[in-house]
Amino acid sequence: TRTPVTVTVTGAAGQIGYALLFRIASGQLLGADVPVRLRLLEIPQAVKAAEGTAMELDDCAFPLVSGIDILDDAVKAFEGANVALLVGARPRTKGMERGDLLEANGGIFKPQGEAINAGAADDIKVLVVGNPANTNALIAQSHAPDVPASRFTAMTRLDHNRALAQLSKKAGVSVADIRRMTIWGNHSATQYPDIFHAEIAGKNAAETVNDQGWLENDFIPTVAKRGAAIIEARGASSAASAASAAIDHVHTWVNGTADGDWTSMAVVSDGSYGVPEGLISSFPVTTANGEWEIVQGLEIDAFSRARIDASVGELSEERDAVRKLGLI
Ligand code: NAX
Repeated sequence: TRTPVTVTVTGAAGQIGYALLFRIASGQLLGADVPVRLRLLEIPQAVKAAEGTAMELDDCAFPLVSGIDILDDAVKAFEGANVALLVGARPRTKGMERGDLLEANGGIFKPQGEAINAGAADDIKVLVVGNPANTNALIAQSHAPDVPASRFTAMTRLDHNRALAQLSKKAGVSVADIRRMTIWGNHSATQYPDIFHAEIAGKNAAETVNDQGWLENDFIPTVAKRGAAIIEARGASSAASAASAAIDHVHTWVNGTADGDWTSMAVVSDGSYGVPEGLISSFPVTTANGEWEIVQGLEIDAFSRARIDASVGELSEERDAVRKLGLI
C-alpha cells in the first residue's frame, strides 16, 4: 500500500471547505489509489464546526482516509504537508479599505508561509484560494525562502472553467471540445479571459465565434463578474464550483495537462509576456511530472495587451501596497 499523502486545508469549517474535503477524501484530488491524511486548520472559534465536518467525513467511511487532525496552530498544521490548500482568509467587510484588507490577510498568510517553510515536506505544493488570492500567495511565498517559489500558486481555475462554460454555450459545443483557454492576470474583476488562443474542435475559437460585440460586452464581463452574479442568485458566494476548481488545479498540477492543451494557474512570473518578475499572475501553463511551465511564444495583439496590462498593473499595485505595509 502507498504511504498517505498529507493534505492540509485551511478554512476547513467554511463553505468551500465543506464542498472540498469530501472530494479530497473520496480520491478526486490525487487519485482513487492514493490514501490521504487530512490536516484541517481553523481559527479557534471555528474548531468545533471543523470537528463537525470531520464527524461527517468519518461517517462517509472513505477507504482512502488514513487520518484527520483538526488544528488551530499553523506550525502543526503544515508539518509534513505535501499539498496545502489555503482557503481560509479574511473577507472584505463593509467600510474596509484595501489596505486594511491586505493587512488583515498579511496576518494570516505571513505566519502560514513561515510555517510551510519550517515544516512542510520537500515536495510541498501550495494552492491559495482565499482572496485576494494572488497577493496572499505572494505574501506566503515571500516568507518561505527555503521553498522553491514555483510551489506557491493561486487559483484562477474557477475563472478558467467559467470561461469554458460561457464559450461552450455561445458556440453550442461541449466544454470537452474546447482547448487552450487562458485567464491572464489577477483573480479579480480585471482578469482577462482570452479566447484568441483557444480552440473549438481544433479551430481558432475567436474566429469560429466571430462576434467581437459578444466578446467585449458579454463574455469578458460575464466571466469576470460571475462571482457577484452567483452571490446575487444564490444568496451566498460560489462554494461547490470553487471547490471543484481547486480539485482541478491540484489534479492537473500533479497529473499533467493533456497533449496539445494547457490550463490557467496564477504562478510566479519569470518576466514572460511583460509581466514583472516575481508577481503571482495567471498565465497559460502546461504541467508535467508535478511541475508547471508557462506556455511561450503566444502572439498578443493590442486588444489582449491592454487587458493583460490592466490586470497586471493591479497586481503591481497590490504588491506595492503589501510592501509598504511590511508584509513582504
Ligand atoms: P467562509 O467564510 O465560508 O470560510 C472561510 C473559513 O476560513 C472560515 O471557517 C474561517 O474561520 C476560516 N479562517 C479564517 N482565518 C483563518 C486562518 N487564519 N486560518 C485558518 N482558517 C481561517 O468562506 P468561503 O466561502 O469558504 O471562501 C473562502 C475564501 O475563498 C474567501 O477568501 C473567498 O473570497 C475565496 N474565494 C476564492 C475564489 C477563487 O477563485 N480564487 C473563488 C471562491 C471564493 O470566493
